[in-house]
Amino acid sequence: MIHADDIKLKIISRLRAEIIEKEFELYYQPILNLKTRTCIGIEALLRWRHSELGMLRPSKFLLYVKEVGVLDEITRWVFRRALTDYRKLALKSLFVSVNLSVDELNSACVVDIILNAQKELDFQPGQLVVELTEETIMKHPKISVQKLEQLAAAGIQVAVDDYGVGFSSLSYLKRLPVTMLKIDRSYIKDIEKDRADAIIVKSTIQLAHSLGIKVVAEGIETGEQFQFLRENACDYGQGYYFSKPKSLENLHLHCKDERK
Ligand code: G
Ligand code: MN
Repeated sequence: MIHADDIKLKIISRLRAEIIEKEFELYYQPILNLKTRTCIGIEALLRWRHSELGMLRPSKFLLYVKEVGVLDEITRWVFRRALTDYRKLALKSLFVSVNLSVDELNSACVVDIILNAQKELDFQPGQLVVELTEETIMKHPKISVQKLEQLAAAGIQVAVDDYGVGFSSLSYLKRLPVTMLKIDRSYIKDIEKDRADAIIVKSTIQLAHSLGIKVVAEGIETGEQFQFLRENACDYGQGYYFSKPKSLENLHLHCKDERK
């Protein structure tokens, strides 16, 4: 077994621009309109195919990125790659959704990086979504609001990610230019069995809709969960039931049930 310190060293020593260019990848998971069951967007998920450690998820390495000094480098790489890939798909009606970590949002150049990528790649406004957790937004609420307003003014949509695991106060949402709320998969997991989860999800959908915000259910894994959400007016959904995250080459946007 490799020691935790060894893993950290193997991660930190390879966090350099040329390695990012070579070993970082984006996977994509389709987001569907639950009513029509058609794909309406894709979420870009960062993966690192590390030459020694294998495939790494962001939670394994993002915590070191700031101290190594490649934070902005990674944000730039992710947005440029996501927008370039999106162009290759040539599906103008879809949106592409990109995650921003707390450190990324709090970097002084984050807005410039995103707007520059959008400009350089000649990207149409309205088709780019930026996802942030409540925790990320609430670390420095005032600055977050300013930055999100700058993005929204450029036609970029803002989505609240993993909704429900943080402080879950919808009151701040009305002060933010949020267009989408993504309900965390921990609420979806037992939605047909757990009465409390069902009530929370249903009332979140109603409240979001009354604020003019669309709702995305994360982590849909069964047909029963899909039906429940559809019947309760949840707008969109994503999860293994429709499709696992895939590389651009393997992405199938017709999104059929993979278990069949
Ligand atoms: O925090 P965020 O919601 O962006 O995290 C997305 C992560 O959730 C991805 O790493 C993806 O692989 C994972 N994921 C996507 N769909 C499902 C699902 O249906 N079930 C589970 N357990 N994980 C999922
Ligand atoms: Mn996300």
